[in-house]
Amino acid sequence: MDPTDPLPKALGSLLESFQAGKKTALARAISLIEDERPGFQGFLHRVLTLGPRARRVGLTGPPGGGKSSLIAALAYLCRAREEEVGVVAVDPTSPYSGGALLGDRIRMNDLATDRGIFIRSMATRGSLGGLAATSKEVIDLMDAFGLARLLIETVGVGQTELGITGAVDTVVVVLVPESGDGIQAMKAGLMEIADIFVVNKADRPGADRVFGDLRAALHLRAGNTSRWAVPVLKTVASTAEGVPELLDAVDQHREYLDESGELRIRQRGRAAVRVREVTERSLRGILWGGEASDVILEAGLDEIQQGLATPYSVSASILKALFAENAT
Ligand SMILES: Nc1nc2c(ncn2[C@@H]2O[C@H](COP(=O)(O)OP(=O)(O)OP(=O)(O)O)[C@@H](O)[C@H]2O)c(=O)[nH]1
Ligand SMILES: [Mg+2]
Repeated sequence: MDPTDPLPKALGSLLESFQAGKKTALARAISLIEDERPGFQGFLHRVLTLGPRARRVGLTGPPGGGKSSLIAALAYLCRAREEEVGVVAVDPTSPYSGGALLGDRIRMNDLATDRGIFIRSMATRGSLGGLAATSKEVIDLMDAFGLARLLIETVGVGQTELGITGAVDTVVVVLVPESGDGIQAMKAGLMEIADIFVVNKADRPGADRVFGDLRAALHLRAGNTSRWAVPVLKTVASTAEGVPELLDAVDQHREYLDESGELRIRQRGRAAVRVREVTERSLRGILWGGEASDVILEAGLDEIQQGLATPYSVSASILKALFAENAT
């Protein structure tokens, strides 16, 4: 439980390879974290000592909008600048975009052979927030590995993609010309999370309308106190048209975050969320890991059926036993 406890032996050598910058070690470390194997907290504790360094960019928006294509185009540009790039594609479990994984694989295939790029896709496993349960740890791990640019894709419409704000510095919301997208964005709360809007598939009819709608909506909101004016950009991911401008906007946003002090505020906020998550996960482990809780629960179920107890009284008994057990 204590993250400073000695690492299991196999993890010691993994740590060494990881710190030596071996990509195979990064891949193995990610699996370690995803499977939550023994010692994974200790491993993270040892590698996360440098704090966040990477430029973290999240792309989100409705299925099929071109997020993967944009990430591929952005990754090429970053590679041209000799930046090392990490890509995390969070695959939805939603049946509507069952083809996404295959599509991503094909589009990202030629990227995958570039040694300066590390790609990982993860399943959401039905978790809320559009991010897989351990994806924040995986992003932290890539950061710690020294990848300077992290591009994270999450799919969602409505509230499901809001989790991305808890993992990145800059949120890019990708919309397409298909009717109503601008309006959808406003309804779905995307206006609140977007640092940058992109109207992708600008080669299709209707792009100017969505572009105009978004600009108008953002203008109406302009009364807010932020000094960052959310830009709206047009792109054609398939030809990389507008992608250099997108990367510029991302970098400008990062500069704004830095200079305004907002970056530190966001990073602190993220850290607070992570501490709570880790603590709650540990507590859950303590709560249901021992036998006592289950024994009281089982006994309580009969009493509930007989009208002798309620879920509340059984829960209170479980907590009482837990605290008594850990009081010393
Ligand atoms: N015409 C046109 N097609 C595009 C553009 N960008 C992407 N596409 C196509 O749109 C489809 C979806 O692109 P993806 O990059 O997979 O979109 P995505 O948002 O990652 O999709 P999901 O991961 O399934 O949500 C693919 O067939 C792309 O080739 C564009 O700018 N113009
Ligand atoms: Mg995709």
